[in-house]
Amino acid sequence: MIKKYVFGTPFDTEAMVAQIPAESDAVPYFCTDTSDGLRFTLELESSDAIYGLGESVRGINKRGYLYKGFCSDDPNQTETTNSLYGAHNFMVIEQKERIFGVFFDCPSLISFDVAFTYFDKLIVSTENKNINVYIIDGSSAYEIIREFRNAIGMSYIPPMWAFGYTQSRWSYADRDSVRRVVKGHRDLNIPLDAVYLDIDYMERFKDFTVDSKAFGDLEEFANEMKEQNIRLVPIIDAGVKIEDGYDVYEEGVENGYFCTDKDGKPFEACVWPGMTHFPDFLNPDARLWFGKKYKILTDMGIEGFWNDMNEPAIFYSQNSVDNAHKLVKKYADKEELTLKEFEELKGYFGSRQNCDEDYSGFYHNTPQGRYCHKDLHNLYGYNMTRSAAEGLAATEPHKRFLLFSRASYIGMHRYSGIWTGDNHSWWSHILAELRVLPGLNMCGFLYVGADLGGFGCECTRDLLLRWLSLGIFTPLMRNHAACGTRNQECYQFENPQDFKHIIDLRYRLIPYIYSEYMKAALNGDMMFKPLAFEYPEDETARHTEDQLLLGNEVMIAPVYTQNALGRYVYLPEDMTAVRMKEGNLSFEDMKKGHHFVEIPENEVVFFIRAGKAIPLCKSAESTTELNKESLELIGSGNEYTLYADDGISKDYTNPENYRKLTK
Ligand code: MIG
Repeated sequence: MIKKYVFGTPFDTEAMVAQIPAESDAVPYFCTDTSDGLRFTLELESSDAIYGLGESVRGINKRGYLYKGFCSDDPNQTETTNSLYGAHNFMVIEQKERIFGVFFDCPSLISFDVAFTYFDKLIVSTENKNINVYIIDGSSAYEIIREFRNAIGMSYIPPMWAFGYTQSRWSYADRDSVRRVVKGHRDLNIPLDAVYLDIDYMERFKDFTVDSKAFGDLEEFANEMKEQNIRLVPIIDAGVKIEDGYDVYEEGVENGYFCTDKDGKPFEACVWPGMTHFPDFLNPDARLWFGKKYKILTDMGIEGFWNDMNEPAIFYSQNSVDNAHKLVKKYADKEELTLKEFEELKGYFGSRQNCDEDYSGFYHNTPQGRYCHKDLHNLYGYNMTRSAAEGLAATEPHKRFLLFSRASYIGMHRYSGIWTGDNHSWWSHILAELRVLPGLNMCGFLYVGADLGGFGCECTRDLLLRWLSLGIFTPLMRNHAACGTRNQECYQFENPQDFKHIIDLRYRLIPYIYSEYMKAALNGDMMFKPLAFEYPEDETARHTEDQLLLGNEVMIAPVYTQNALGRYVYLPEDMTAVRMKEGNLSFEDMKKGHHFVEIPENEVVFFIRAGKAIPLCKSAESTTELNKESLELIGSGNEYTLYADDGISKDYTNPENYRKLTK
């Protein structure tokens, strides 16, 4: 049962697709204080658990920290980071006497003090007094999540090829660099389905342009790649370069499609292209206009995109430049600076990126009125990506495109996936990826993945092997690295066959991973589940935060520490351990309980639950060449219901997509 409680006159975020009537009584369970912003307090017992909050740091159970729902461009994803790129304000709260879900539909900053200030309280607060709150009662976490997911609408479904292994780097500078990457994989028979083009493929970072010196005729090159079953996936940034003669800029200005400053002039800020304007994605006309621009690239044979810098990220605004100038002038004639004056200068220059002042200094022209960006901040990346999805659907309604975004809000899950942004080549970020998956799924984000091998810093061979051993299970499987870091394509390391074997296992699992993805999308279920949800009576399972269930059959328990011989694994029931060693599979039945499982870094072990079976196909160099018809079942069970379709069109509800496989 989902109930809606309205505070003030909220902006309709369109996170929900269900029409839910407003209740007239108070929000249950919470104590509500409306005197100074909004504040919701819930008393907690020490055994209560809180799940959700999508893209956030720390545990699967979110207790013991302060999180902020505010889309943030912050490459320092550490334990103490309060907000990441997405704002996903949905939680499931499991208390002794009840379990319920709560969604705070708040488009601006919201904070979640989850037993942080007080051990026995959850305190949710906003400055914004105009929000909707939804309470979902049910008998289990799954039931509540299904009800919530139904209300927010079906998750995005990518094309089948987007389940292949993909390689990225900031940036592959030209055609030859991309060719080398493809050859590097093909020469060693390491499967690969796509290569990403980062910002340098553009002409001076202008959206929907191609640097023809480096990439020639992109259509020709895209075709050359497709002959090798490789797709090119270009990046699109939010800011549009201010440059006379650049059509996107000129059309945007002419039609009033850009966000405006307080005086109604297009807001100016610096990002990669230099000074830019931000398309006003909350204006439906502007949204469709920008979205249709993707056709420029799809006409060249492009079938996928990643949307970046859409929090939006701002290096500095014209306003900051003006103020900086004033400040410099103020001190220019002084012989010496006092420490305080020096700190003022340093503080000013150092605090311009993504600053509050800038987010308060521009406006959106929406059908619901003119709004300050700060009040709708969390909706910007969501609507940029919605723009792309709507534009692509307008030109090719029956075709699936790969699309994922950096910033997001619940609602965007209907249009695309996400990647979790700028992580690091740190061992702790393998575990961070594992832990973020269930929360993302709860909030509707199924097509998800982290930069495998880590974005920032230097990746090592052992780190990449271990990270890929988790990455083979995530729908988005992309190796990506920042400029200036060491090359981290698999073929750059010693004994690349070890990488090949791990990625081959991914391709063998694709029929299963795709089938479980589609079931989760179509039924509003999670693909990655905490053990706590499946075995709520088992105290050990409830406290296991470094293993996950994948679909209904599999449990994963990757190694996430350096120099490990293997790891301790908790089996909440009898399971079959599946071991991949040098490309060969072996099986071992194991009993419920704790085990130390040896897992050398070039091997992968995962588990199949008792009485269950999963399909495997043979590996291939790309999803196009995968023979998904000849499947073998592994595990102690005798049957599996497979979902399969053409992977391109959108006929998801055809009953013929389901097939019972038996041994
Ligand atoms: O300011 O396009 O998260 O994946 O490689 C950095 C360059 C901009 C941030 C993205 C990252 C991408 C990078 N971008």
